[in-house]
Amino acid sequence: MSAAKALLVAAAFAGFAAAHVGSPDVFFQGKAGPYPVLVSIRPPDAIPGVARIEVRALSSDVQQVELTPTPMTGIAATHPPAADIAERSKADRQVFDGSLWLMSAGSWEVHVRAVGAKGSGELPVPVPAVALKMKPMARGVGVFLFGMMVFLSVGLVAIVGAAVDKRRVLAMAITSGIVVFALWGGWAWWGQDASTANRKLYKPLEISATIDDAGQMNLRITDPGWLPLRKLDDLVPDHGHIMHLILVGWPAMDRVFHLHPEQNAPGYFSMPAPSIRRGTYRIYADIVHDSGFAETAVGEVVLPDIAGKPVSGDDAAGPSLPADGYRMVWLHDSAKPIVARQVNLFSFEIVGPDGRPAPDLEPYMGMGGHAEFVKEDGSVFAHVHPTGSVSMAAIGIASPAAMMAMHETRVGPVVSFPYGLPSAGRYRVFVQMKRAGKVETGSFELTAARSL
Ligand SMILES: [Cu+2]
Repeated sequence: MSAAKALLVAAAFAGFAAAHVGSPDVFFQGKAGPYPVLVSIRPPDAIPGVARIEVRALSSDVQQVELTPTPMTGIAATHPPAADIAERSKADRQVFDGSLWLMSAGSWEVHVRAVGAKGSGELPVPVPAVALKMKPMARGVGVFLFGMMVFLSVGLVAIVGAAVDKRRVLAMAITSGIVVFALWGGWAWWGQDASTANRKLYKPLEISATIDDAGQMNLRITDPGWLPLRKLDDLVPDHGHIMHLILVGWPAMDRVFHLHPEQNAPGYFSMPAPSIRRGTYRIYADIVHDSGFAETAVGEVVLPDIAGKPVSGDDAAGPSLPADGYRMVWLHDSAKPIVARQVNLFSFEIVGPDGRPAPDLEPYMGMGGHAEFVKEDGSVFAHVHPTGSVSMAAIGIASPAAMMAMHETRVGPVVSFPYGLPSAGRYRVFVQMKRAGKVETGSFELTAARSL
């Protein structure tokens, strides 16, 4: 490997990861005291790095927004730095933009403080930050640095040669030796650094599924090797379940299951298999560690026809709507394109046989609804709630009071999910809402246009 190539290897880390797959931006809807706000956080290119934050006030009486990042736990969590004041947009007076440095990977929290006529209030937004990929050095920079290195090395030898009268050749030879040794040391150090960085890169957990003779679906999570810190015996329940298992019929994305297996031992889960039509299914399993770090384990399974139990309780299979004269409707303006990486409120309602929105929606696992966005090429999976893309368990660890305030007791008739599709292309969104004691699933196709 040449020195130039070594120079072209990673210079910096990139990324964030929430739970989800391929969906790094954080969207969060909640109340900063008396003010409803919609917060979008865009990942930095590197850690340490700058996160871009947009706070949209959903009422017109917010005058100022302040932003403060802290680690979610530990001593630093209680010693916040001075707040940054977000800049109020001239084009839209309800939008406030800011940027914050995040100094290390881990579970972060951005405190959004809104100030206005009704006093002030704060909303903590959990932000899990990890290294997602290594950023290769730009070729031009590498070539330039390699040129500089050659120039400086030759220059140093030449300077020594010019400065010494006697034994000029010997002095130049010794200097050359020192330069070569220093370069070799630098190259070895760089290679070591790059391989350490590579080991720190986030690698999602893997999950496999098998069906045994007793009709039990057994799931196993394995760690492909990431940080030695990652454990599987530290999971905490989210919406009352230790795992939210989503199976998506693949590649047609025509079927979805939202299931909740039990944990038998760290990494081992099982449940009675529901009735399933044979085929290939993508597996996405959402879990949360007790640090508040949420992850999605990913896998794929080919299943036979299974005559299992009908889904019940919090479990859902779909699409189940339209049925009995009820259908789920996506409320959107088809003239207004959906643009990648821009936050949208995806709004749905269930319409009854009389053509009116059903007035009897119920909370489903504490929320107005659950939505799973899946991209057709498999590169994106995001499990989103009316509060946004952040896991409720993470919110609970950041602020138990904030989590309690977010549990919905009255629902509908419209349920909205704040989310931005991470890239242009075709997606499917599966939406689960509960009505008359039954979880209903709707399925919708979306297309995101390239962002400008
Ligand atoms: Cu959910």
